[in-house]
Amino acid sequence: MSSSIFDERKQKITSDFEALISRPNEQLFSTNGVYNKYKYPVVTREHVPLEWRYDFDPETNPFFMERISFNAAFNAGAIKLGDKYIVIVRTEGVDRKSFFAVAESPNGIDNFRFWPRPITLPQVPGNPDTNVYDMRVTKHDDGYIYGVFCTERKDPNAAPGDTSSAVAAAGIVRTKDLKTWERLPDLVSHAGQQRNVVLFPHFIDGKYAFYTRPQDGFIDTGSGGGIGWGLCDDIRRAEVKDEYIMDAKTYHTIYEVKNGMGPAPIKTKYGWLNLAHGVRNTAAGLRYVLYMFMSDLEKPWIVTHKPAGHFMAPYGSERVGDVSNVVFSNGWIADEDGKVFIYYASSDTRLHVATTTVDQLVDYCLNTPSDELTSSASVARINALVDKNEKHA
Ligand code: M1P
Repeated sequence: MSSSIFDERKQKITSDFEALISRPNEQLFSTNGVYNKYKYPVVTREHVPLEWRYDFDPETNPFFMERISFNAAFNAGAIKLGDKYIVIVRTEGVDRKSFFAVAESPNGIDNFRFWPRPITLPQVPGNPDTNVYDMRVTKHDDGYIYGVFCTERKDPNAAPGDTSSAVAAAGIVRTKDLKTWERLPDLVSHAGQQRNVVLFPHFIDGKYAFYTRPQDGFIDTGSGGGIGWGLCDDIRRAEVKDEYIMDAKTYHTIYEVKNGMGPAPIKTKYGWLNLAHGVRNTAAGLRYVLYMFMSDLEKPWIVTHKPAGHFMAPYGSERVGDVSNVVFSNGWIADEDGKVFIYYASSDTRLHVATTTVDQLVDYCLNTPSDELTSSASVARINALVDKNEKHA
């Protein structure tokens, strides 16, 4: 009896899994003309390999039950290696622990399949991570591929009975093949906790450069916040002594409460393309959206162009999930032909792709009006466009 349950369930689950992995994605029409979204998410908790979830021994698992279950697969770093589009996915078990797992696709938009095992992350001696997430991947001038991620640990100064207070810091690993990882000491900074830290791909005056996001508390940025920029002499003992806030949180914008850098920036002849997330508060809770800005080619910490408002927001089914009303991105891939794959997650639940080109993103950054911070300025901006269009009527 139980053996037939085992066989039937195993067969159905295996064939459903293969159908999901090999399902072609479908590009959706773009009304904004800036990027195209796709019909299906590219990685979900259903993409987690069956070997991580089920015991395949009928003796010990006669009902072919899941033994280890997964809650979400979302915020992913991204890189192209050879002809493979690779995402390093924040994979979260039902035990709430996130870890990193590599999935690859032949075309960047579908057929993402996880590698056989998750990444075994080396630990900082004497200071193990409780939870890790949101790896940003940077191919650096020094020849290594770096992963910078948030490492979360219980606050050692939490009051007795406080089982929630935590401390966020930037963990650093490096690799050459995404298989063997070397753990380096966590980034030392002097402006509070850190999340959303990203390594810049080039040396600046012979130093490593980080985008940072100083914050007073684990959730609240408090008097900190904004996207920071800091230099460090030695990545093997990374320390940022001074952080310059290059993009501050600002009243009545989509990054009023906090913001943070997304993936490492993309270089263009006009400047660096930067993708970031902004957070504002609403009666229904926090709303996370993506925005873009361009920074100076020689001085990447100087913002030169910044379109008003969000570049991407959670719409439709993207609005609902474990943490609703969130889009978040920490990975994109720019192909040599100028095509760009933006990997974004919705509502801390699943990973999507949007495709565009460097030319479109440059056009968006250079030609979208900036936020002049008042309603009347917004109306003036619309009237200027209508005036222009009347000449072409
Ligand atoms: O839940 C939304 C996001 O919250 C955090 O981002 P931030 O530090 O900017 O608030 C991160 O935990 C991120 O993983 C998460 O998607």
